[in-house]
Amino acid sequence: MLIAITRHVSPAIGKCELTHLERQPIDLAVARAQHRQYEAALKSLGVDVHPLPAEVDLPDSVFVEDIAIVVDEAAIITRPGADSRKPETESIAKALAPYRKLFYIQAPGTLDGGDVLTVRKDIYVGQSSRSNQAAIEQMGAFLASFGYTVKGVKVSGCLHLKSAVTQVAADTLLVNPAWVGKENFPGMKFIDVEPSEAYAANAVLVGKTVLYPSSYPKTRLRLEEAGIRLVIVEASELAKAEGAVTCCSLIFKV
Ligand code: CIR
Repeated sequence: MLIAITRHVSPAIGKCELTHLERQPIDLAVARAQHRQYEAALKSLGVDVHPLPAEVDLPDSVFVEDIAIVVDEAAIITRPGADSRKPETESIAKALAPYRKLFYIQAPGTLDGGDVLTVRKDIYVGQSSRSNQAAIEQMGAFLASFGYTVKGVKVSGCLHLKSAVTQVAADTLLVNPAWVGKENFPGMKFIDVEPSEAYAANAVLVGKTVLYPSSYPKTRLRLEEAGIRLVIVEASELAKAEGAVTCCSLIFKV
């Protein structure tokens, strides 16, 4: 069975971190409605959703993906690259402790889960403004005994590695080649985003189905033409906080 840990949208979301986007007003009611729809979509795929209460003082705390990396054998609690996000770790560690042995990224390491793409036993980590070499080395040391290899990957132009590339089928990655090089992922097939839809590479693979935002119709068509089964969600309001669909859950097997 799959569990998803989520967290309700903070009333402080308007004060979120922004790196590549201009600040725009975020409608809390719309963001919450879209987030509920996202949770419902996960439930429709058989995922057991465990929502945590909103964190009033932590604007970005809905983006739980950044706070942990969960593999079958263990979980790593990150040390987020943005200082405003470091206090998000305590409650996520508590939520994961019943399910996994926990490892912790230590200073000077910084890591956001949005930079971590796991494909079977290969773990790719974006070398971004949020995640550094020290964290990549710590991850490698934690996970080597479970048979994982951890590799740093250069990204540019976007916040996280998973802004640029995510997995959409066992052997296929959805990629924006302007932000990450395909040569980093040997042995994989690729579907490119439509160049006019730069943010379209972020999708959540659940079993054989992909949860995908409604905002990228041209890339959506490419996915459908490749025979990928999609469940479409509205994610436009949290996109103003530079968050995408992977960011809003930590999904793992139990
Ligand atoms: C941040 O800058 O940290 C948030 N405003 C957005 C985080 C999005 N998370 C993700 O892509 N995994």
